[in-house]
Amino acid sequence: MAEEVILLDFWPSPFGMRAKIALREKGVHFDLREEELLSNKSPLLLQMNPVHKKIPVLIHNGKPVCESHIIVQYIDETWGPESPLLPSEPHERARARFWADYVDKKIFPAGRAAWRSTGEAQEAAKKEYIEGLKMLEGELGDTPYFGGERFGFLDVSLIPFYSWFYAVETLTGCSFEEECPKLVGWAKRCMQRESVARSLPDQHKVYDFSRRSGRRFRRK
Ligand SMILES: N[C@@H](CCC(=O)N[C@@H](CS)C(=O)NCC(=O)O)C(=O)O
Repeated sequence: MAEEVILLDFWPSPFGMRAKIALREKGVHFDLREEELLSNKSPLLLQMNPVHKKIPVLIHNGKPVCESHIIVQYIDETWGPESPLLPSEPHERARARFWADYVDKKIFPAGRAAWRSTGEAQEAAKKEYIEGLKMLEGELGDTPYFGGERFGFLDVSLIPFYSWFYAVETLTGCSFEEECPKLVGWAKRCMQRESVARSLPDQHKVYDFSRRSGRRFRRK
């Protein structure tokens, strides 16, 4: 029986990008369904993620999996064992999960605050975002990927935020190339992978989206 794999998504979402990258890394064919998240969530989304009502949701043969890191782990456990995303060694695996959690707790909120706010709040958010990225740059060290020689779980977790760099730089007035050149080098390396290049939207399109949708927050 053919497998049915559906991904409920919203194109600028870094969380949705994680799921798309992982599916493409594993060569899984999937039906990508774009949600009208801001105005009209679909009955399927509400049915499949009744708790959070958020994308991404992976629906595999009718069964939902929610929360992007859980989705990426599910994909890793379900398909392509010959190209794992999570390391097999338990401590390395714990480390990858720790830093992926750091991305959600530190990078995402600081980045969002940076493009949604103005004035002092924006300055503080920008500082926090850059600090967080520098911390991750230290973790990367001199290896090509966070997974060492291999592209892995933490790379999948963080790389979607690269599509937001231009928006954050333009709206806050900073340069990530100057602040964390090694991390930008890593991002460019990741962009050479087909899975990543196909899953990240154009940075200018993200900037337009952030300007339009951030306006209502910046007015407050
Ligand atoms: N922790 C979740 C976050 C997902 C999330 O925040 N999704 C946003 C889009 S970026 C969403 O669906 N928002 C709809 C809403 O808040 O109603 C994950 O990792 O999947």
